[in-house]
Parts: sequence; structure tokens; C-alpha cells
Amino acid sequence: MSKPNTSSELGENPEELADLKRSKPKTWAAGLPGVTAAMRLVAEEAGFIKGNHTLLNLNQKGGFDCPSCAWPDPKKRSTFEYCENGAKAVAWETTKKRVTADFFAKHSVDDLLSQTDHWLEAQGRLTEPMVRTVGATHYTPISWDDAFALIASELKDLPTPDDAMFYTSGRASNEAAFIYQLFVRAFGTNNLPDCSNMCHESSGAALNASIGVGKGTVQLEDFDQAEAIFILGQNPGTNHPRMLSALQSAAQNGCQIVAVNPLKEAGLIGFAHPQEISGILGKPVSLATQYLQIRINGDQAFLQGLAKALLAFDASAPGTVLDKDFIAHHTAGFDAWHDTIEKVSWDAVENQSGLSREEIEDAAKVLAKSKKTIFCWAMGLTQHANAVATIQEVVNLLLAQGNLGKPGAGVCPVRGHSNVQGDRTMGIWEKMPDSFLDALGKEFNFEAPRHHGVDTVAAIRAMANETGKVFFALGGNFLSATPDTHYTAQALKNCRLTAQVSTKLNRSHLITGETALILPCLGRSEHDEQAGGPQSVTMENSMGIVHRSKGKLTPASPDLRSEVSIICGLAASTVGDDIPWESFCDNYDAIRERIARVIPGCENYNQRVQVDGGFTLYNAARELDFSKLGGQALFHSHALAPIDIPEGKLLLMTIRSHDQFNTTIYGLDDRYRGIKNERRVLFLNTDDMAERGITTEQPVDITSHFDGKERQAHLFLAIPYDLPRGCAAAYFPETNVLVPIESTAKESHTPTSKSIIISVSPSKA
Ligand SMILES: Nc1nc2c(c(=O)[nH]1)N[C@H]1C(S)=C(S)[C@@H](COP(=O)(O)OP(=O)(O)OC[C@H]3O[C@@H](n4cnc5c(=O)[nH]c(N)nc54)[C@H](O)[C@@H]3O)O[C@H]1N2
Ligand SMILES: Nc1nc2c(c(=O)[nH]1)N[C@H]1C(S)=C(S)[C@@H](COP(=O)(O)OP(=O)(O)OC[C@H]3O[C@@H](n4cnc5c(=O)[nH]c(N)nc54)[C@H](O)[C@@H]3O)O[C@H]1N2
Ligand SMILES: [Mo]
Repeated sequence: MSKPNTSSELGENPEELADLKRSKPKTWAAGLPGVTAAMRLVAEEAGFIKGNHTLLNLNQKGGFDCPSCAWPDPKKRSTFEYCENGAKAVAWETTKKRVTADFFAKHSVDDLLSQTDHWLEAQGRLTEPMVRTVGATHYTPISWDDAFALIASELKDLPTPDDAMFYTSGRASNEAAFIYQLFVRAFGTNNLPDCSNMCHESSGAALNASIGVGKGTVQLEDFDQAEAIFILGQNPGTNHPRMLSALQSAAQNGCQIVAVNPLKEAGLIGFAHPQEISGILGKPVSLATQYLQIRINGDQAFLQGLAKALLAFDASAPGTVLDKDFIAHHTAGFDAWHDTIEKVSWDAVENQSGLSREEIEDAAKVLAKSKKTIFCWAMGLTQHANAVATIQEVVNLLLAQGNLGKPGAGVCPVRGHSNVQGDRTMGIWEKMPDSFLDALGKEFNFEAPRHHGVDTVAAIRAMANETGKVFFALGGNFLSATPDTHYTAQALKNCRLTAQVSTKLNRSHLITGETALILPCLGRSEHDEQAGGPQSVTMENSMGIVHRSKGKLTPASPDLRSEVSIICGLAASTVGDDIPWESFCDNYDAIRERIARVIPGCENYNQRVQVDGGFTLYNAARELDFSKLGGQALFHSHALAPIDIPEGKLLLMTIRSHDQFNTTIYGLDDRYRGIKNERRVLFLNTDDMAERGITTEQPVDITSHFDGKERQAHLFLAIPYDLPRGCAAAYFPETNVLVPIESTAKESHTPTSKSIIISVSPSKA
């Protein structure tokens, strides 16, 4: 095996090309190609029979929850309630391949570093706890008890509990999340950074301040009643494919769908339902009635333009466009917002959004006509410096027309990881309010720490600036998912100990602290047997519905433990038995009883999650209860905050291909965008390429520029693509090396992974 090159040692994927094939980007999503692609991976990974049996249990009542995205299940479920990418996620987890102690004896950590993310995870499921001792070249086996004792002793040795970081990725169940945060706070810190810090943190921050609730307000049924749906900065065809069924029925009801995206994404243009005859025959239903190819980071300007047009329409036909009653009874701040919007010039709106006034006025007409409007968004809005302001402009528009607290209307931040919303409800947050800490401390008879902990970016900085810390991760792939790969790699290397609870091997197991542990756990599809019998867990989807999930398959290895069992073992070794960890592990009902007493809205939790389909958490904003904000929802006025892009530079968004789940790479294709067998591609506007003398598929290097500092990513193939002038796109995690640790969104501190200033040059690699 080749010696790792420098970039791999610094935490990057190896700089090597695969074998690119290209075709025309698609104009609709799913249909038969979707089913075939999913089935191929299912057969390769899990075997056809086991795979299909598993898929029949997916998202069914009494079955297990899909580990892919957080989109809710419809009330009427079809036999195959899954989508292509859900099927891929399950196949990936239920694979027959195994990473054993022999595998680690054969491959040194350095060897493994020279492999791609795709290769690493494709080796199969982790099977037993492994340790990399100080200075060791290889991982070797360790018993569970010794692993817990090792972590406990490192934790207890720290000068302060705040020297430990406890990361969570959003696949953890509510039960695991609840006892994890309890353990961390009993240990003495609020250092609970999570993937949400890089994801919908901006949505939470914006919504909390505007409507008093950090979550979306719509239910799936609202999609059937909506007259207009705006979808900004989201690629549902790849990332939330089951949303396409909801959009299809909305479209068939005559709902106007406005897509706002720099790329013409297939899944926003059309959808062929893979479970309907017409869909199988490849006859797509058109989705977007208007497609606005906005410039990257142009959304705040676009939304202010929409508001300008809307206010003008109302001025010419008073009382027909705005909901004056709603504004008067339920909101504050309208006049200030009105004045701010009046002052914004159409020139500024057009320049920054890259859209014409006519296009924006057309979209405003859709809004003006609709009595029930939903706004959906995802990472295209949240990962920018002005993300919070942008999302608050969304809310301003909805408030101005009274589109909250009624059927068919509301805010819909479409969440990522399947239980990322539930983890937050359970207390995974570095700054939970005092009311929560009071309730937790009272229930378990301890004083929960009050000072806020670190979020993801602050955790990286803390580890980079001081050595000797402990990093623990409940799931995820911290190194590859976070910004500024070289910086983060050094931060992790500075730690005394890094330990991760994982199902699959990833780069975070290879760039480690002095000592490192891999703690392999059960996946969601697997049977979880504890002293008290078979266990189930619960999740909360993107629409606040809490439901049960029960794994059925034989675990990948007899040495795996459940996440709950791992946390209980570690907690007992670290903070002792004042909290009954063992009884929590024996029967998760005991955890749910505590959840019921601590988490508002979860009363009678054990009983309510028994009901098929689960229960919906109370959402105050949906009931127009704004008591948290003093009784009224708030308009927030913001000045436009354009990014200063120096002459000759481009703005890069780092996005997902169709064949990946975050840092998990299922394959090297991006079918809808016409890319096959290559991930190191850079999508560029044809004129921008011509201006730079860059030719099609020419290998290029990308340099990012921030605050006088340059960062480089080498060896990407330039792809001419339909996207606005000055805009570029490439996949993460390969491009995370370009995302500056210093560049974060105001208030939410989310890395600005969708607006990176870059230059492009012929490759030197
Ligand atoms: N199969 C699959 N499913 C997933 C995931 C996955 O990786 N794979 N990830 C899960 C997670 S954790 C999340 S958070 C979600 C992510 O779901 P998405 O947010 O859909 O994911 P991204 O690929 O980051 O796509 C962002 C979209 O926003 C657009 N965009 C980028 N910048 C801008 C902008 O400035 N303005 C506008 N209007 N649009 C912009 C891009 O062109 C792209 O279409 O998906 C979840 N589901
Ligand atoms: N440049 C750039 N960076 C981004 C983004 C972007 O758009 N651009 N998106 C950001 C977003 S939205 C998110 S949410 C983060 C995601 O960040 P993370 O959540 O940290 O990353 P994942 O890639 O989802 O984690 C994959 C790993 O999770 C482990 N795993 C899988 N299933 C389980 C399980 O059931 N239990 C446990 N314990 N482990 C499991 C496997 O070992 C796998 O290797 O990335 C962020 N990073
Ligand atoms: Mo996410």
C-alpha cells in the first residue's frame, strides 16, 4: 500500500482521481432508475433476500425508523415506505462485510489514511472495541470494561470537566441522547457540541427569536392544503426524497411551487413516483411552477425583494395582500420592518440575488394570491454568514400574511439527520435554558453546571489552542464533517484521548489523540436485547412527531453494544452509581419515565410512544402562543449584508452528491447532475471558465481566501454547468479543507460552507 501523502496525514481524502464519465443533467427525479440504483446497492451490501426483508420493515408500524433523513412518514404507508437513499442507508448498515481485529492487524493507521472515505466505510461494520495506544501504529482489541475504565480515568484526570468535549451526531435515539447529556452534565460540563451546530443551528436561532420555537410548525397534511410552497436552498430529490411525494400531491392539487436554487436540481423540476405506474413508466409530474436560479447567498436580497413587491401590491389594493388583523393581534415590529424594506433599492436586490425585478415580482404574485403558504429550506440558507437574518426574512413574509397557526401554512426547516431534532429536545445543546437544567438537577439530585458549553467550532478551537483534552463522539465523523480539515486534524491530534461510538470506520478514527478508542455499536435496524428483554427506542422527525423504532436484524457482531449500554457503562465508571445507570440499560422504559418528568411536552412518554404512529409534540408557535416572546411573534429588520467578492474570485458552495450521506460515501456517482464515477469535480459557469482559460474536465486546484489567509484543495476536474455567473459548487467533505474555521454565521456560529470565496488555477498536483 502506498505511503500516505501529506494531505492525507493532514486529514484529507487522498488526492487521486477516479474515472469520470458525464451525461446530461436530469430533469426529473426517482422513477425506475431510482429503484434500480437502490436495489443494486442493497444486493451488493446486504444480499438481495435479507436486503428486501429489511426494507419491508423500514418505516412500518412496529418496524425501525429509516436512518437517513428526518422527513416524516405519511399516515397511509405503502408496503415499500422507503426511498432510494433510505434504501441505500439501510443497505450500508446491514452490509455483510465486517471490520474485525484481523483487519486492524493487517492495516496500520497510516495505511488506512491513504484510502478514500468511500473505501473506509465500504470495509463493513465495526465488530469489537479497539484501542490505539500511545505511539502505536495499529489498533488492537480491548475489552469493553477496560475501554470504559480508560476513558473514565482520562476524564477524571482532567483539571476541569470543561476540558472534555462530548460531540453528538443526529442519529442517536432519544433514549441515548437523554442519558448522554445527563452523564455529561453529571460529570460537570455543558460541552455538548453536535452536528446541528453545522446544520440547522441558524434556523433554530432565527425561529426562536422570531416565533419563540426553534422548530418548524407545519405537519405533512399541510402540504395537501397549501396554495403555495417556496423551497429555498434545498435539494429534496437527493436529500429528502420522500418529500417529493408530498410535493407531487401538492402539485396535483394546483399548489404553486417556487424553487429558489443556484442549480437546476432534478428533484425540484419533476418527480416520477417509483410506486405508481406512471412513475415507473418514467412519466414525471412537474413540480416547480417557477424556478429562480438565484446567485449563491442571494436569498436575503431576494426575500427583501419579495417583501418590497408584496408591500407595493398591498398599497395598491389595501387589505387584499397583507393580513392586518394577524399583524395587529399576533406580532410586533411590523412598522420598523416595513420601513426597512421600503428603503431597500431594487438595484441592490437585483445585484445581490442575480434575479430580475420581474422574476421576483412574479414570485410575489404567487405569494399575494395564496392564502396558505409554506416556506421550506435547508442548508442553502443556513450555512452563510447572514443565515439567521435570511431565515428571519422568511418568517417576516409569513407573518405579514398571517401564514402561521392555520392549516396549509407555516415554516418548514427540513431537518437533516433522522433524529437531530429529537436530540435537541432531549437536551443535546451547549446552552440549554435554566428551566431545563433545574428540572434535570431536581430529578437526579445534582447541581447541573450553568455556564454554557462549547459548540462545534468552539470545541475545535479549544482543542487546537490547548493540548491534553478529551474528545468523545456519540456517532458521526467529526474530522471530515467539520470545517478547516487541517486545523481540525491538528486539534484532534492535540488531545490526550479521542473516543468514538461508531458503526463504520471513518477518517475520525485515523486522525486521533495520543490514545484512541473505537467503540462499535448496534445500528438502528438491529435487535437490541438487554437484561429486561428486547428494547425499542424513540425518535422525533422533522415535524415534531415522536415515534418508536425497533430493530429486528441479528446484530453485525455479538460484541456490539447499544448506544444506551455504552453510555451507561461509561457513566457508571466515571460518575458512579448515584444515578441508576444499570437499570436504565436493563430496560429503556426506565429512561423514558425520566424523560417524561424532565422534558416539557413528554408527559406519559412511555404510554404515548406505544401508540402506532407516535404522538405530536406541542408546538406553541403553531397554536399562536408566543408567550416566550412576551405574547407576540416578532418581525426582525435586517440590513442587507452582501459578501464582498474581490475581482476575479468566485463563491463556492459545498454540497452533497446523490451517492453520499454526509461523510458516508455510498458511491462515486451523482446521477441527477450527470456525474458518474468521480467526486473530485468543480462545477463552474461556462463564461467563468472561458474567462479563466479553463477547459472542460481540466484538472484544477482551488484556493479559498479569507482574511488574508489562503487554503488549498488540489486536483478537481472543472465541469461546465448551468449555474449563475460567479458561482461554483463542489462536494464536501473533500472541500472542507477550504472552509475557514473563522468564518461562521452571525449568532448561530454555523460554518459558512455554502459561501466560500475561491480562485481556481490549473492543477499542480
Ligand atoms: N441522501 C442523503 N440524504 C440526506 C443527507 C445526505 O447527505 N444524503 N444529509 C442529511 C442532512 S444532515 C441534511 S442537513 C440534509 C441536507 O439537505 P440539503 O440542504 O438539500 O443538502 P445540500 O446538498 O447541502 O444542498 C443544499 C442545496 O442548496 C442549494 N444552495 C446552496 N447555496 C445556496 C444559496 O445560497 N441559496 C439557495 N437558494 N440555494 C443554495 C444547493 O444548490 C443545493 O441544492 O439532508 C439530509 N438527508
Ligand atoms: N462543507 C460542508 N460541511 C458540512 C456540511 C455541508 O453542507 N458542507 N453539512 C454539515 C451537516 S448539515 C451535518 S449534519 C454534518 C454531519 O456530521 P456528522 O453527523 O458528524 O457526520 P456523518 O457523516 O453523518 O457521520 C457518519 C458516521 O456516523 C457513524 N454512524 C452511522 N450510523 C450510526 C449509528 O447508528 N450510531 C452511531 N453511534 N454512529 C453511527 C458511522 O461510523 C459513520 O462513519 O456535516 C456538516 N458538514
Ligand atoms: Mo445536517
